[in-house]
Amino acid sequence: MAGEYRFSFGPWNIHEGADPFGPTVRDSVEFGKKLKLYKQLGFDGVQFHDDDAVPGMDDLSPEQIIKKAEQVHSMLEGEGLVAEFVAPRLWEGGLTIDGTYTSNDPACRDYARQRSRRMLDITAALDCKLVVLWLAREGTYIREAKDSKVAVERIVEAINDMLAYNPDVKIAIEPKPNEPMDQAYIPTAGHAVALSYLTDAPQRVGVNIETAHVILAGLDPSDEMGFALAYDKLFTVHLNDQNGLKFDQDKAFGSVDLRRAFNQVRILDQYDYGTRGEFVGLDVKAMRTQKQDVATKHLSNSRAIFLRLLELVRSLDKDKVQKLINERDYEELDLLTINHLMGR
Ligand code: 3MF
Ligand code: MG
Repeated sequence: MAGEYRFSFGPWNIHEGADPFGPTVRDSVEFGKKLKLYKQLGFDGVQFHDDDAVPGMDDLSPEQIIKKAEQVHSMLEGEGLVAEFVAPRLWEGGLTIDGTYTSNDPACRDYARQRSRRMLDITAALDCKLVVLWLAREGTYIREAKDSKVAVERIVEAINDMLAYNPDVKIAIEPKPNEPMDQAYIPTAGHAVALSYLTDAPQRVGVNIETAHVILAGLDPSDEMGFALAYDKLFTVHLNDQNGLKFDQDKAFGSVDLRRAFNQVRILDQYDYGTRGEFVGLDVKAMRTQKQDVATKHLSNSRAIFLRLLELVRSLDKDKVQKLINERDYEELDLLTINHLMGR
């Protein structure tokens, strides 16, 4: 059983509230001010996109990028924080409209490879050992647009390039079945784990399971976590919640389905998640309706819900559970679980 958990989130989780149909509703919070909030909210780790650390990096030389990232590392040290992971933000650029590693255009693929190398320079400068790959535009809107076999080979080739360029990092693929693409090439943990065995260093390639992404794939988040744990490939998690098959909502952890959240905490705690330095990562967004001065509650609330569910996981009468399993009385087990969640 794990002891204490350490929590992380990314600067994008304190955001301005824009959605596809409306502009921002809150002021931007400057990066330095966000860093000051981490400890206050109970967090020790910062998740980064490469350009969260080094804005405008496409216009800078590799040396300039490293220098800027080193400055950010000093800022982190000043706040007593560590960088949990760095992820290349490959989905916003003009050269990545039709995919990055899987683009049909070799010039775009080359851009993606170079950008990924700069991301790895930033990872090293932040003294960080984990990379997250959300393969946002590696998919299609129509089946005929790309070759799905070649696409997988190209993703493997790109990952091999990263593994060789920075031998200190592990890479966690963050599977998501859709959005922004109609269909993504690596939609589930199973795909990501299988893909890891095509790479040059399978033990360095694993997954980041995000609750909402799994729900969008029609699967259960705790089962996906269990699958990754069975392969020793659960390098990090993005806990949040999701109300059905819609756009990716990034709601506060446990806010839609407490039982589903309980089972995620249960599988993590049961298999000692966190004891090898893994963070409990959150990827949550404040509601658009939230006013400026209280627009960080989704973060502290998600952490509080995790810790409350952890108490419930640990106080569950395991003998009673085992007895009901032995008797195959799952109706009674159902009631036991629900009563436990209701505080009885
Ligand atoms: C999208 C996501 C992303 C990734 C993050 C890491 C913006 O649905 O979850 O959040 O987690 O970008 O690359
Ligand atoms: Mg995420």
